[in-house]
Amino acid sequence: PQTVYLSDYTPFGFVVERVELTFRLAPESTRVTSRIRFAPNPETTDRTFFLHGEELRLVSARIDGAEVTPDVTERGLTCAVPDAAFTWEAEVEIAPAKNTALEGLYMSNGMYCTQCEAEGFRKITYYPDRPDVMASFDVRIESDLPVMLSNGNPGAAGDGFAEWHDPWPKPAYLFALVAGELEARSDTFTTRSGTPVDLNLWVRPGDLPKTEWGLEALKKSMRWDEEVYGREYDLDVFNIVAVDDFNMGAMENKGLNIFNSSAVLASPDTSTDANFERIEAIIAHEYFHNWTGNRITCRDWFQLCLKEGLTVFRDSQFTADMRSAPVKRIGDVIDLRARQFPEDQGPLSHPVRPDSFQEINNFYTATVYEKGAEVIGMLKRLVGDDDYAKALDLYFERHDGQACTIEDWLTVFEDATGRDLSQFKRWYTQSGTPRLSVEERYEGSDYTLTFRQHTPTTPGQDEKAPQVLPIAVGLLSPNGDEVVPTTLLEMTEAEQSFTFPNMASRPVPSLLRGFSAPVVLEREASAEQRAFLLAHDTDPFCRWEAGRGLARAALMASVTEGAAPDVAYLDGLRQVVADPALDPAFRALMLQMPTQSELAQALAEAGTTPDPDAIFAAQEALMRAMAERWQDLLPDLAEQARVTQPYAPDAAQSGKRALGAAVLSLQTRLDGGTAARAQFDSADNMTLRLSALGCLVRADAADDALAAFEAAWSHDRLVMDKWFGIQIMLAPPAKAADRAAELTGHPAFEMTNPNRFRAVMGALASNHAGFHRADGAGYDLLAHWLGKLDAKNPQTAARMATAFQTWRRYDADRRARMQTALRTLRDRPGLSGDMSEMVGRLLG
Ligand code: HT7
Ligand code: ZN
Repeated sequence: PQTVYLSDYTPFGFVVERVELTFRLAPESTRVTSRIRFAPNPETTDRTFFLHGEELRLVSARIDGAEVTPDVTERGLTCAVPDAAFTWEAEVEIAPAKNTALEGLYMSNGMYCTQCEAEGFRKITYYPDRPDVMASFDVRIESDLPVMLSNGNPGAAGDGFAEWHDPWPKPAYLFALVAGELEARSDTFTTRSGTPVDLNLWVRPGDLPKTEWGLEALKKSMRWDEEVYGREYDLDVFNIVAVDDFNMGAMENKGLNIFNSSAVLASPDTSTDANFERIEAIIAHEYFHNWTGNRITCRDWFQLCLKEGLTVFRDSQFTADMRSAPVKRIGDVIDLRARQFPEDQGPLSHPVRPDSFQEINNFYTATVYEKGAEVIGMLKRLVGDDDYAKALDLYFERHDGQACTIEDWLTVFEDATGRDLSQFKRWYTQSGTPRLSVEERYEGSDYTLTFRQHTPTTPGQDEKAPQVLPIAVGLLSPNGDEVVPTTLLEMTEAEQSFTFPNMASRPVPSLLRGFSAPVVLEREASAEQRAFLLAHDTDPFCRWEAGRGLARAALMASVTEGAAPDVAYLDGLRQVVADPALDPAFRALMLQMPTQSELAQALAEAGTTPDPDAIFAAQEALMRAMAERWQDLLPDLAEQARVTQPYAPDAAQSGKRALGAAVLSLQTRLDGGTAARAQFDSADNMTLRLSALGCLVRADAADDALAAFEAAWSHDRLVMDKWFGIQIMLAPPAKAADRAAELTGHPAFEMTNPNRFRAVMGALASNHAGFHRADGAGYDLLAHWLGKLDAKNPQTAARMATAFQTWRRYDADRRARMQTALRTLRDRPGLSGDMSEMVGRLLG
């Protein structure tokens, strides 16, 4: 595969004035005719006429009505063209039924649908498939299916055809088409300027009862974007379609969002609270793309974070407003540390804006999305809320209808605020997680914090320069009062001191409040200091972080020294967890242990080779000690977590159920599963049922419950994904790989359905000690199935290979086994470009 470089960017030689497409749909032989008006691009003199096109059979091509014979290769075509504007017409044939890669036009359960981001449109017809070529599209679909949809507003429709007109110029990656036997839940939204918009959520027959939540989430998102960002919707209709076979969560095609059914369909009986929250967030995310992504798009794929980082940031603001802001923030940090930190600190590390790639699909990463969102959050903290709002208004005003770069984005902020952001820009160009250490000094009445920042080298970047770090700090007096409220320190040097004068006594610092920068804070805090913050910190993130730090220290001591569980920590935590004045969702987060993978990383950083079995055992021992020490408290907590009203997936009820699940997990350590089985049998919603099932699986006492669950839900694909996943994810480590292998033989295991494949193989990778079983069974099984999947769906296969990204952390034997598994995968004949790039980077 070829490497593409950001520095090689040149504009396309032509502008596209108009696109007309006609689709005659047939599973094995769909005909696509295109009529495209091209004109010379005044911004360049290069007139090379290259149209992308892959896996197409060119039937005919004409320029201004005259037949032409272009030079066709596997990647596209070139053709001699006139010096002035001209009309290109082509007819191609494609086979959607054979498309298992799920890019371009494909079929899912008899339904036609498309996925064009990033480079799927070139599998539909010949076109300059690059985001800086924007055009309005008119589409005609012909088939005998009852529902035929495309972008924009509906036009003429009749027996066997439907037309769609999208007036907004868009890049090809936002093109979409859906056709099938579909039913819709419909509603209307009136924009704040009074324009009615028809909303439809289209699903397969039978799924209508699962559409109410999605449609409500859409209306909330539309209102929120008007109120918070002043952004209104801009078409007469907004369609959402649920599709069972989909590589990612959802896609923001203009006016026609396509969703993985797992990211939009929900009902209390089949979905958990976490599913409801995720769906609300993804609906919002895709909707928000209408402005940050569609109206203003990316010049090239190196700028992906321009739309993704900003849109993730916007959807997290939305969730914080809809639910609890502190709980959302803590959840985001947990997620960042679990997914982005390992990426940034391993062989796949890349800048938020990468400067080269082979396969762009491999760069839809936690770094681009989540670290990209953190960068926006830092920018907002640095400039303040008012200037952030000013800058965003300017961004929309200046760049509406354009394909932009990170430079454009930062210039908007510079112009709106008068700040120089040249150093800040390093957040986009420098990879790796900065490490921030701190020293305290108290002299006279001056209290000084001295910070040092350092970013370890990452692949391709040996030199690192200091970043701009917004460090939010508060100071507490020894009696627990806040003597300095949250103050933003702006660090720009490698080492920098900040002094707080007139401190009557030595304060206790509360550092990096709200996780104000995505760094590793290397803090030599004593257990007493952490316990003090756990008890008194007014910043919910730092309070949670203090508890997390104590848990991490206790677990690491247990792994490295065989230390008994830290009783002082358990008693301090108890005070917080038992406090009925605190939000149950926050208390549930306090009860969540650091993940085994996080501990492995922490141990590796501390110079100890992590032993996955020892980490698992330490965590189990701590949970058991907690359960035993809190025996008297558990019934009371369970009572506090009981929901008496009818089920609703709102923050208040979800928080209680999350607390209840944590309590049940402790209780299972004491009773072996009696309470969990009772909850499983009596549950009237999926959240309670699944948390009980998880406890039973972990206790290795789930055989009957798993059988009952399967019998009850075998008709529901999304529920069966849960069934497949949970029994592997939470299986006792020695059994996880065998269970996964066995389930690949289950009649309902379909490797071509990404949700099902992830339910099995993703679950195996997330069972830390199970995946890292000493005999390498987990590695071999995953690599074997990734190889098989690669032949059908390279994108999903390559993405899942990231499970190996931490291989260098482990002992020599495990390292060798992982290397062997990866090399075997690499050497498979016919390996895809996606996988070849991924395995190459993983092996280094
Ligand atoms: N922008 C969308 C990304 C996406 C995607 C990318 C590559 C291949 C398949 C894909 N499906 C969706 C989704 C988003 O970030 O909103
Ligand atoms: Zn997105």
